[in-house]
Amino acid sequence: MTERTFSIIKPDATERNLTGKVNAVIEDAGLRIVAQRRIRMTRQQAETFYEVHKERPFFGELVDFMTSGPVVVQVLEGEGAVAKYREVMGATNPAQAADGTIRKLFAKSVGENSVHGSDSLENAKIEIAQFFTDADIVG
Ligand code: FUP
Repeated sequence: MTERTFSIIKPDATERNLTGKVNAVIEDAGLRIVAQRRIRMTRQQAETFYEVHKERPFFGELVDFMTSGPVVVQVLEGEGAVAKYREVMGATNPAQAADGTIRKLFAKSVGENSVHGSDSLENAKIEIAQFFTDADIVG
């Protein structure tokens, strides 16, 4: 089934000018970037986005990091896009990420791990709607 998933290229990657390299891995995997915008996230946006993690000990650091520099928010489209992008991203901890994955190639640590991708179709819809309207997405 053709799906859409939500992606963020995080500040550690934009800081090292890796946007194009990350996008190349995404496109080589057969996913299409159907919406994309470079933004500086506000604290409010980051806190809303990571609401599910708000009781976790790393929440403060996570919000600090996500607002520390530019990010690129994206909508990716393709066959089974949610699971496929999780595969392309690799494990949360880059030390455990498989060869050829974005996190294996580029991530610095479990916190500064270069990309976000939705973990379910349901969350993908919620996350996409936080940053894009239907008119922003051109499939
Ligand atoms: P993932 O879905 O792979 O991005 O991972 P999680 O949803 O478990 O975590 C979301 C973000 O929280 C990670 F990308 C980075 C941050 N995090 C930490 O900083 N420390 C941790 O121990 C776990 C997650």
